[in-house]
Amino acid sequence: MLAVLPEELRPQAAQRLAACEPVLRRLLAGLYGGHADFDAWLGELMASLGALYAARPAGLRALDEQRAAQPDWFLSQRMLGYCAYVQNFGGDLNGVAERIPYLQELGVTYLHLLPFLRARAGENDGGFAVSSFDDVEPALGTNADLDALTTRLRAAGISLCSDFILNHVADDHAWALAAKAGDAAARAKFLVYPDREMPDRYELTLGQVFPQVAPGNFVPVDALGGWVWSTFYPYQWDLNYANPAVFSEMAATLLRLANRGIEVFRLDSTAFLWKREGTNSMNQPEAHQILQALRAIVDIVAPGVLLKAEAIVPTRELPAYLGSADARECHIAYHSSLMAAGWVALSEQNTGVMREVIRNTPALPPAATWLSYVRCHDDIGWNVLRAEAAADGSDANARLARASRFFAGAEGSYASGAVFQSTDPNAAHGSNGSAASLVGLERADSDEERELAMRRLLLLHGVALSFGALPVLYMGDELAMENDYSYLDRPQHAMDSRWLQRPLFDDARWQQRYDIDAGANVGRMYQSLIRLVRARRQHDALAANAPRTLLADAPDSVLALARGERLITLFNFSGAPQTYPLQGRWTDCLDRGIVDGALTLAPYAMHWLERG
Ligand code: OTU
Repeated sequence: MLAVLPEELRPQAAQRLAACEPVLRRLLAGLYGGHADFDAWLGELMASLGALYAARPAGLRALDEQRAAQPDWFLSQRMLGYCAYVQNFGGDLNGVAERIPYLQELGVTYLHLLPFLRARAGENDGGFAVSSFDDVEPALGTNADLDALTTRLRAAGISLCSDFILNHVADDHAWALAAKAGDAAARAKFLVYPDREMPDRYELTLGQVFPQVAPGNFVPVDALGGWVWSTFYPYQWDLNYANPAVFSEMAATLLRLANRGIEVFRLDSTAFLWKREGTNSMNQPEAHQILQALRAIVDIVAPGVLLKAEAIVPTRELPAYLGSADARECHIAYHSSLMAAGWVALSEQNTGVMREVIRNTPALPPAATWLSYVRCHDDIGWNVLRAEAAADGSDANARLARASRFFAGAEGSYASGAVFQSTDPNAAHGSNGSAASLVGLERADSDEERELAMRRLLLLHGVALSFGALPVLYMGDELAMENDYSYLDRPQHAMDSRWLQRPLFDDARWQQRYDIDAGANVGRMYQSLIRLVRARRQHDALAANAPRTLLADAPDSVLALARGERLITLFNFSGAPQTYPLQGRWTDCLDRGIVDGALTLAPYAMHWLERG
């Protein structure tokens, strides 16, 4: 790798190589060492890393140095994320750039734009079926627009996060087209089976992500004369990571995007990268080795870049995605269990599942953290909570199915939402709906109901902001935007209720964000959220990895967490007042009120209390 670098870059690169190359070689030898041409392949990979290192723009290299010197830079309580679809938030990339002042007003330092690279023509799962990783989707702009946006965001102190959909490509990606045209090397990048024998064997233990709209995990493709592994929609073909060429080409693809100024990669569907017969082909050790190898590559070539794991898996499987002090993996991982458990707590008015999730959440290696969130573009997946839902002896399926019905508006609920991918009301899969609609704002028809709904939503935001994580707001939630039913009129979306929570940014609401008259949901939501964000910034104790202790002395419906010695956060998930046995004198960080001794929390109230 050093040989291809200009003289002045060599010392720095040599240093990084010394630190990370042995790790990388060991991981790759473990994964691909059995291939006859392994040494030649590795040599080519290292040369390509050298070329990408040399091509890294000076500004980004400076950022690399800064961050390498302070690797925990993203753990600060000043970090705040925002996630949006480009087309919904700004129309196109230039429109997103126009909204930078708004993001700054919110205090955002990290912007996750959902897929904006060239997507499959026609249906494309909201851009999650990529046909070219090297081009911006024409409807959203050009590569030059992307370069301009990353530059403007960086100047505004906002890191751009892009999806890196590494598990699969669209069936019109160049590799898929070549495979269909008979190119053997391209065909080897996918998992193709001549008949049903292997697919049937795998299916015995595989799960299903979209059981209704995309049942099964294999799709017949005439041009290939066989069945292709396709975990998600049939037009999303899983890549064959047992083939070293897939790994090296995807690694180079990621670095080319990093060199355009993308600072964070959301590694989509990481759990599925390696298949193994007799298992659900999720969370396999090799999937972790692949991620660790990618991390070593990033640490060598672009150490300012962060990797974020999107693995929607049970809590016990999550920590592995953040690696350990001596086996670094991703920097950030979605805490989908914590997110889903917050919704269960609302539906049950009980924090049992949440507490169990927190008990199952271990301390993390340095410079790694969780991503906390209230909602995202996907469904709230209930199955990740099976262990926690059963911990008290409950029937997990029945319990989670009840939550699922609750958010679809049954079970005496205030929610407006939809069940995702399940026709059986007694099975748990996922739930859809915007945060505001799920907490009852859509159906509320009195000031009192609106007030309670608003508190429920703030409660969930409060947990995400104070838990100790990188919190990410989902576009529209800050303005209490409700469900968007227009997807039902679009044939290509009608069967996928995740579109319920993928609305266009509502400019009229945005104009009302300072209007806090009674009954005005938007202004109250926005101003309350801003107040939480500001309070968070003021307390180091709320930084991502500052200590956290679950307090056991709260009533069942109250979540009580201590953050260090001087801060306590209390969340009442019940519609009735609850008393917490507080001792001593505390100041409320949110309204500066003084609390002395036991505290009665109003329905769905939250307090962040500072000692003294
Ligand atoms: C991810 O999600 C994306 O976030 C989805 O929007 C995509 O449809 C999908 O990958 C395919 O690219 O299982 O861990 O249950 O949680 O599809 C990865 C719905 C995933 C999502 C699931 C998901």
